[in-house]
Amino acid sequence: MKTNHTKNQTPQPALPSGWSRFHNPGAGRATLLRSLGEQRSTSARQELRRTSLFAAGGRWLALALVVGATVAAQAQTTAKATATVGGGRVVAYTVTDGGAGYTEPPIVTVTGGGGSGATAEAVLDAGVVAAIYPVTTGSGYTSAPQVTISAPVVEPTILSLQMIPLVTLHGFPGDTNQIEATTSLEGVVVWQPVATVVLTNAVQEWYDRVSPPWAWRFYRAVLVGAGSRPTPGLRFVWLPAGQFVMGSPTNEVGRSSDEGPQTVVTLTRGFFMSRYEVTQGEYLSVIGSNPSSFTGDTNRPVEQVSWHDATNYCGQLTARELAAGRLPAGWTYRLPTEAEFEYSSRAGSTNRFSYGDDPGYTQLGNYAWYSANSGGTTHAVGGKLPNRWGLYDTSGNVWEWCSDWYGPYPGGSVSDPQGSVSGSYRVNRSGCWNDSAIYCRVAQHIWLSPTDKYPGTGFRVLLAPVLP
Ligand SMILES: [Ca+2]
Repeated sequence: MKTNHTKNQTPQPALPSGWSRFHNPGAGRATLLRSLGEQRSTSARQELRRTSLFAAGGRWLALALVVGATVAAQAQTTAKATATVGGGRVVAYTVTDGGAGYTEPPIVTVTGGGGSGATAEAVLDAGVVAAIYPVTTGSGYTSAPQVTISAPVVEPTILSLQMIPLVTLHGFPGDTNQIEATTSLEGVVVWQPVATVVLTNAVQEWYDRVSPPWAWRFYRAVLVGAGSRPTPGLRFVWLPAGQFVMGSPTNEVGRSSDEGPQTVVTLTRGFFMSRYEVTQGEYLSVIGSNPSSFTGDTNRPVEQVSWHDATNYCGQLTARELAAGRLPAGWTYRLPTEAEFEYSSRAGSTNRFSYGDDPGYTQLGNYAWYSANSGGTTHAVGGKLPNRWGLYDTSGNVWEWCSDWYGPYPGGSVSDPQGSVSGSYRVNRSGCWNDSAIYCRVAQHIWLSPTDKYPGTGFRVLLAPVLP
């Protein structure tokens, strides 16, 4: 193992098995460590809700080892769920008991019901199964199959390193983390509390301003108290942080030239996404009026709303829910960014549509109201099959406003993009009842003036921590 010795430097601490240490001549006195190893947690006692390990030295020798780890045990109780069948497919899951103590999403198995092929994934929130969404709907189901939730696969612990004693905390507003430090990971490790941090955002940094120079420290952050979580109910689905490729390849059939360059987008924060477009009834209850062209059923999506109307709805809804005590401080309803919309709409698909490429458009009518099947009108939300993540009408029915100014994609890799910093037009997504099939592709986007109002333009909301 190569080490670096300079005047006054204390010996570097031993690294856990599987780690490596690199010398970086270009960094002068600094030794540069990169993340390199994995450790598998083998003991159930070493599972906890959420704990991270960090290590750092002082001054310019400061190096931080960031370890995504889980320690300390919490009793695990098994979650329970039921399945809903529609058209022979398993289209939705209802969590009847979220269980507790999960550190990794459990495995969901679907059996019986006369059909086959249905698979699903569980999403956790603070150790509880918050939602289960279909990955494949299967076919041939004549009754609701049994949903079995079994023990999770323990994920590897990822070690990564930083040059400064900076701890990045992930969680939810109101979460209380205790930062603890030690000088060695060898033998019996004694962790000393050094700070308590209450998160005000989903991602927050903590810097050790009293870290002794030249010394090494390892840090961990232990979640000791969970803040209040919103409970938006079944009309929302929790989508975890993730990565996807935004836009379409140049050879995609029906593509518009402004759907590129394809950009790798990382969304660093999860969010609750509405399963449905905002209905006329919801709009009426918040705003007190219904501007829609197609009336007669308040479960139809609201339309004839401008971008300003949509953002005003989000603000009014947030204020109402905060005042009623139904929304914890630090959370807000807002329009999705364009990236959040495409992430939600794709639901893991890299194809033209969330369910596949569908070159002959033989399946689109199962998922979307568009020109070929709408009869020239909107339809009540949720009338077609959802995508794999349980979201309805992300293609078709009404176009949906996004928060972004319309502009070119950056290309390369970006995190949490917010769109162009300025512009004249706002982004619309999804296609509508009056559009041909190619406008229902998940990469399709159009632009409208923020004051425009049309019978084909509505929106949906998401619920997330207030952005830093
Ligand atoms: Ca739509």
